[in-house]
Amino acid sequence: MNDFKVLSDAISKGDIKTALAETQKALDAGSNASDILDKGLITTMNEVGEQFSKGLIFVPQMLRSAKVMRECTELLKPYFQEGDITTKGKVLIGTVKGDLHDIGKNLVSMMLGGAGFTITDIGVDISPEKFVEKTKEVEPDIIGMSALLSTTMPAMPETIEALKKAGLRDKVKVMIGGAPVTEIYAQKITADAYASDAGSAVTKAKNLLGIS
Ligand code: B1M
Repeated sequence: MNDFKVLSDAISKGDIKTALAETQKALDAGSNASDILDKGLITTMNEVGEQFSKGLIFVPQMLRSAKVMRECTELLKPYFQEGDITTKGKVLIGTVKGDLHDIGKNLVSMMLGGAGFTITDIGVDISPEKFVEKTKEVEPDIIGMSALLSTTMPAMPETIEALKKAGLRDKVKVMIGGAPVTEIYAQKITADAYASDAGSAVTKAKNLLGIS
C-alpha cells in the first residue's frame, strides 16, 4: 500500500493545497523527509511521465504536477540541511541548452546546498557560452549540468568543449546527470562524474573534491 496515496493523487491532479497539507501532515506524523521525497514526490512524477508517454495526459497537466512538486519540495528543504554550514566548495549548476526541466536539478542543488556546498543555480536552457561566462564570474570548483531530454544531451559535450576553448576545463570538475544520462555517456564525453540522483550527487561532489 502507498503511504502517500493522498499526496500522490494531489500531485497527479495538480492540487497544490492538498499536496502541501499532506506533505506537512506526513512531516508532522514523523515521516522521514527522504521517504516523502522518494516515495511520495519522485515516484508520482515518474508515474505522471508514464501517463504522458501513453498519451493519457498532456503537457499542461504535466506542468501543473511539476509546480505542485516544486512547492512540496520547498517544504522539505529545511530537512535536508546537514547542520554543518562550512562551505565544502562552490558548485555552478544549470539545465543545458534547449531543456526546461528543472525539478531534478533543483533537488540536486538543494541536497548539495544542504550538504554544505555553495550553490550558484543559473537556471534552465543554459547555453555553453553562458556556462563559460558564469564559470569565469563564479570560479566554481564543480560545474553541474542536468539534461532530461535525449535531444538536449549533446549540449553537455558542447559545453565541455566550450570550457576547453575558454581555457577553463582544467580549472573545474564537471558533473552531469538527468534521466537519460548514464555513466557510460559521462565517460564518453569526458565529464568527471555522473550521478543518478540527488543523494549520489552529494557523494560524487565530495569525491571530486577529495572531501568526506
Ligand atoms: Co518533460 N519529458 N517534456 N516536462 N517530463 C520527460 C523528461 C519525458 C521522459 C516524459 C516522457 O515522455 N515519458 C520526455 C523526454 C523523452 C526523452 O527525451 N527521453 C519529456 C518530453 C518529451 C517533454 C517535452 C518535449 C514535451 C512536449 O512539449 N511535447 C517538453 C520539452 C520542454 C523542454 O525542456 N524544452 C517537456 C516539458 C515538460 C514540462 C515543462 C511540462 C515539465 C517540466 C517542468 C519543470 O521541470 N519545471 C515536464 C516534466 C515534469 C517531465 C517528467 C514527467 C518529470 C521530470 C521530473 O521532474 N522528474 C518527465 C518524465 C520522467 O522523468 N519520468 C518528462 C522528477 C525528478 C526528481 O527527476 O529530473 O530525473 P529527474 O532528476 C533526478 C535525476 O535524474 C538526477 O537527480 C534528480 C533527483 O534525484 N539528476 C541529476 C538530474 N539532474 C542531475 C544533475 C546532476 C546529478 C543528478 O549533476 C549535476
